[in-house]
Amino acid sequence: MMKPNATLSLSLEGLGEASTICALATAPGGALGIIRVSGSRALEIVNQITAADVNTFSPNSAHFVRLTAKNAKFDETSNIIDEAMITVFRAPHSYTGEDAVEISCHGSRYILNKVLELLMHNGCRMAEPGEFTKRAFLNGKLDLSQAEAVADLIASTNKATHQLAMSQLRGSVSSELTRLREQLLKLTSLMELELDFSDHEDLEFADRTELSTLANKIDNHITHLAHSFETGQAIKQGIPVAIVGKTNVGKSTLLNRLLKDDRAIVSDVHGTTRDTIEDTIDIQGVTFRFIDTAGIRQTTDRVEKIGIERTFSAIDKARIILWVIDAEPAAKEFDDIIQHTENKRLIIVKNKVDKSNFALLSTVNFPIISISAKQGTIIPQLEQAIYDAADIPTLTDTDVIITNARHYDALLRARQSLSHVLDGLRSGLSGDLLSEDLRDVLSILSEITGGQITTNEVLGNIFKNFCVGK
Ligand SMILES: Nc1nc2c(ncn2[C@@H]2O[C@H](COP(=O)(O)OP(=O)(O)O)[C@@H](O)[C@H]2O)c(=O)[nH]1
Ligand SMILES: [Mg+2]
Repeated sequence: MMKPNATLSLSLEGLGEASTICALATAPGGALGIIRVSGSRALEIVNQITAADVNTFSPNSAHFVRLTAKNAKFDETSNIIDEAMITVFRAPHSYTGEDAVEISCHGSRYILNKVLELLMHNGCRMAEPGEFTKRAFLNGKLDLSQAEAVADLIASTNKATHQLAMSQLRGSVSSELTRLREQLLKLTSLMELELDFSDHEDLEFADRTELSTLANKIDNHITHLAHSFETGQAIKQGIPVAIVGKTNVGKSTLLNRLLKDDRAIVSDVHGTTRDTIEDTIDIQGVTFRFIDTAGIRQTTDRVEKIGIERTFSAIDKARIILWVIDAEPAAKEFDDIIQHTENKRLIIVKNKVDKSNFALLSTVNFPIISISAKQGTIIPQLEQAIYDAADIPTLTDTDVIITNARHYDALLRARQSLSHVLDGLRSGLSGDLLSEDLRDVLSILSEITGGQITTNEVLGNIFKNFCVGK
């Protein structure tokens, strides 16, 4: 059931934000356009522009109505603006938790503007970006991490970003934080127990090993979550894959083949690619960002040298490296690349197998895929190897991925405060001082879901990036 964020509903009234709002919820240009209205006067105001009495409409089901300008109830034939479908939602059973109406009109810019104009004429205010979702948060329909997931869900472009947003919307981040909170509260109560006993001179300090064990466990949990942000970012922005190797091994040909587009210049002239070229493709619903680089070789050409430096910085930024070779690799080149592969996945791509299928002499511990970039053979196997190397976790209840920079920042700060607790436990700091740091950890973590004190400034920052109508 609905549990209003009480401290905040006060500020909602206080700021005069309790007015009834309206906005177009769909992008212009479609066959239909949906106008959303929310607030205590939603039905009353919409009723001013409908021929039928919307107060009699059963909630949560669509009703056919004529939208009209003035005096609709008396003169039904004149001033008809559109024939529309209206859905009425009654508080608290609506997205915002308030009385709300959705008007589905024809998508004409004239009609939509006219309806908005009439709604405002009758007492609605134009909604601010994200205001519907903000109200949903303030009325306890969603916590803050779920509200943010709404924006991510609307922005999602593929299976992976959709899955992340959907799981967050369904409360994965929230329940992970509930688990952390429970552990922290347990730690707090153990510490308070210690405080109680410390009054008794004849009793020794409670065993601090248990406290340390629990604090370390919490620290690991927070660290694990914070680390997942890297994966979350990679999924949101495209997993960077650097295509590297000597000149003329077919890197640019491979890029073009993967992109199914002639993006990079292919030539048998050594050192053709001098700058990095980037583009993205989706493999099995995950976006990968491929970076074609200048071939690695000794050169006196100044521009090419800069290109080669960029190759190594592309390797540093990549999560996956495709090392393309077209003959027995020079040990030197391998050594150069291998130095940059810590925490990265390397795939060796044997290209030009249409010409010769040479054997690799040294046995290396990396996947080797043989392809002909020119003829396009075995590219699906390479795509599969790239997808596997990305190591995208399947999202389960136990595996939460942090995608939001605000959450990440809070996790880092929580870990910082927790480190004071850990230090204090080691150095034998008194329980009441430790409790203070623990309270910090709890309050920082609660920022993520917006539990306790969420300032209007924080809310403003979150919702300003939403669209109007969301
Ligand atoms: N036979 C054959 N030639 C290829 C293959 N891939 C690329 N090439 C040729 O190798 C030359 C260099 O290719 P390019 O993609 O520019 O190599 P890069 O310098 O590594 O970017 C070009 O003439 C390509 O047509 C392949 O799979 N088979
Ligand atoms: Mg090239």
